[in-house]
Amino acid sequence: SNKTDCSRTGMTLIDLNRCFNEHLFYTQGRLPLSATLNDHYMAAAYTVRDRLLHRWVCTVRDFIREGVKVVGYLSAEFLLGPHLGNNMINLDIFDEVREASENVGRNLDAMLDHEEEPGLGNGGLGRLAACYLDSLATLEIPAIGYGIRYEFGIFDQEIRDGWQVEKTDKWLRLGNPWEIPRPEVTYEVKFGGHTAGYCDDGGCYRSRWTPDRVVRGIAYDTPILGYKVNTCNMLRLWKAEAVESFDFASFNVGNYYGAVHEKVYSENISKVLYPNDEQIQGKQLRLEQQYFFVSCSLQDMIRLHLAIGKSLEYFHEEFAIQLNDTHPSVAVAELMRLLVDEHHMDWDTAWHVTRNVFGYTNHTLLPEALERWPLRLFANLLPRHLEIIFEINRRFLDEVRVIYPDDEARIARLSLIDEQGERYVRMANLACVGSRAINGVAKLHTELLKTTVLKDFYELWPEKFSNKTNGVTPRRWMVLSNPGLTRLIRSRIGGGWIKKLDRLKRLESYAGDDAFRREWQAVKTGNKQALAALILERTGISVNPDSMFDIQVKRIHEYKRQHLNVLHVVTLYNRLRRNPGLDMLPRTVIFGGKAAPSYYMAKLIIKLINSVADVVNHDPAVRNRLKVVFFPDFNVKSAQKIYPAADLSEQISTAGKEASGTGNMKFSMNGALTIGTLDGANVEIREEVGADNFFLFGLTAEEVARIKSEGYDPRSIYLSNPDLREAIDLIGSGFFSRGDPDLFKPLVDSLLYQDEYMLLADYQSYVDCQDRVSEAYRDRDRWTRMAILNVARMGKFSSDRAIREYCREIWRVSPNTVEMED
Ligand code: 26W
Repeated sequence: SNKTDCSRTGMTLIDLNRCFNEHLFYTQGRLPLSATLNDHYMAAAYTVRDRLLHRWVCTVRDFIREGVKVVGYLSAEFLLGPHLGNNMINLDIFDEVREASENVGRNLDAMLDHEEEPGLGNGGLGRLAACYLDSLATLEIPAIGYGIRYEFGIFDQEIRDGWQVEKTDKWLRLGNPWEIPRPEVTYEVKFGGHTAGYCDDGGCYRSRWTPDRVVRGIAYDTPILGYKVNTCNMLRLWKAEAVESFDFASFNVGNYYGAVHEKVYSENISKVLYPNDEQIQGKQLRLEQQYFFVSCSLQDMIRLHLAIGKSLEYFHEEFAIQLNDTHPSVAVAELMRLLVDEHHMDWDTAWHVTRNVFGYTNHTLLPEALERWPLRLFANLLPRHLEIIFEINRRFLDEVRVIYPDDEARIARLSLIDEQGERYVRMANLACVGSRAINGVAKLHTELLKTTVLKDFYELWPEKFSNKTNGVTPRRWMVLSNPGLTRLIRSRIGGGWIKKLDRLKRLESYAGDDAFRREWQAVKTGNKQALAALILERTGISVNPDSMFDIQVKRIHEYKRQHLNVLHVVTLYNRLRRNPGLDMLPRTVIFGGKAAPSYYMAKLIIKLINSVADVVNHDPAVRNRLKVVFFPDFNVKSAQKIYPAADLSEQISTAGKEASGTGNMKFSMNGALTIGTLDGANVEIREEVGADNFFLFGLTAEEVARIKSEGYDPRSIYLSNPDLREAIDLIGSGFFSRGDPDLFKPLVDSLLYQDEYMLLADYQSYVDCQDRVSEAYRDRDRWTRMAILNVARMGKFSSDRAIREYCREIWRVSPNTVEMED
């Protein structure tokens, strides 16, 4: 057959036009006249999806034929963002689809805006997983992402009277053209009950688990295509269903409610994403979610392994499984259970396989984010796994005792069970013991892991530890979100950088080129105008695109210090009040981000931002020299419009707290300059772009630790710094809260009497640094030169580089080129 003349696979405009119209008619059941925006979107999505599926079947065929090693990426979160535009980019048919949609009288941007994004993640960790799937496919690495198909993803954020209000994310309301349900790919997952010992035929002692509840997981697959390659991997997400959708035993005795209850109960497991980050809650349902998706995923990999005729003792040679933080770390116990109990393998062989198949990535140093489960809860839900964990622990601690005889304190710290007071299962310890490789997500983060939270494990197994600095995909975060910049870069150095981001280096020589700089500024201005229009639409606030766009978007958390940014805003405001004629560089300070619904301080910070905005934006004396915006419902979709419009990127966490950050990379790739602390990947970004092109302030992680240990007194700083005092007092006085001094009192008090995250210690350094930023921005040519150099030197932060490192040093997998011939 002639592929160029096939409406389902052809790539020419004629093929795409025909396909589009066929889907409109045969899939949506519409004539062009009556087609709605959603109909057109669906037709476009199916048109693009046909091309993905063509590549997908070829990829799967090669998996089976070649028997290549596969990466299994286990993550409770995948924050994918909208698919349509990204897939058009990766298929290299963006312009053709634009034309095809224009041909049916529909603007492509309207369709792209219409897509509901799958918000199946909280923030950095979930978005990283999505970038890694893109890079795995682009690098032609066979890989499967495994996770949960939450019916409701991260809540939609609305702002009412300055407060955050959470709204259910009904992302599946209009259907999801990107997923393929696989009703025949299902696994059963057991919960609760009890275990009993018995002797098997060979006289071996074994344990039999009798659960009191069984849930079925059903696979939903989403194709993940690489950029301009034929590799199309998949993301397999599990939906929970009742094993019997109707309990007839209950029904027959008239217990209709009881029969339906079981179904409702089971379906709860994949109902909703937990909206907390960096703060564990210890809810049983969360452990149920974790075990549910881990068990389905491991059963699936084992089935695939057996299907290609291999023996399970070689499982670790066919799969490399990565644990995205500890959320899936119960996999260590579950794989042991599957191998030993279900596949009758002996313990030592099973342990060899397990220990060689897993890798563990840590994403946080915050003690409140380290997962531990109360032993009681764990025993009730997963009695067999607790037995297995005890056995792993017994053997592990025996080894430890040989190396560190009589070091009981160390043994207690290494133990998988926390036994000081209430007993807990420590998931990070389980992940470390069960993995061949352990990594942090930025150089500084990995060093801190080795010296703090995972110190004992590092001393025991230094060879297991390595750093894998995070990266982001330039396809979504440059090509798709910033077409203007992409076009400009292409016009000078071609398009090779999209796959080999180091090639952006070639832009360096244009930093001194006047014409290039002018075009660069025009692109930025265009992006700022577009964001200004969006801000007006979403908030009613009109902002001046000629002002400096100073942006902080990320989850709201005290350690990220959005309130330090607010202190700076109030300081600028005080300057204007004191000196109404002040020649101040006009700034628009933009915030965005969600607060965990149960995180009181974070929600109060949102209220503070909106309250300050209300006063500042309406004070005629300010005369548009300062505007403050809280952009509601920050998500992937809005991020794509925000990063390209930034002049200044705020990366101001307390040093030693932000594991890496990835927004910092997205900003810089889009030509924003960074004001930041020496935290997470900021350290490496500064190394790459050069100290002259980065606005550094604040204490180092070492200084933070030292000052803390010597006794930190925020009040003395407050008392000795008049500007700081004036800013804090203004907030505390009720000036921003209609005279109510109580509203922000908890925030003010926490700064004055605790200041866990040392805002006051960094305040002056931050304000001084912001003054240097303003000075630099006044010299527009110098600023643009610095921005160009930032972009030119961001090559390291492509997720392609990160994934190459994982492939070589952890997974030991290599590319497999997929051919399209059938
Ligand atoms: C509820 C428990 C919990 C704890 C931590 C849920 C989710 C988390 C995540 C680890 C939070 C997270 O997203 N961490 C971020 O991971 C990014 C990717 O590595 C890093 O860039 C960020 O610095 C880190 O905060």
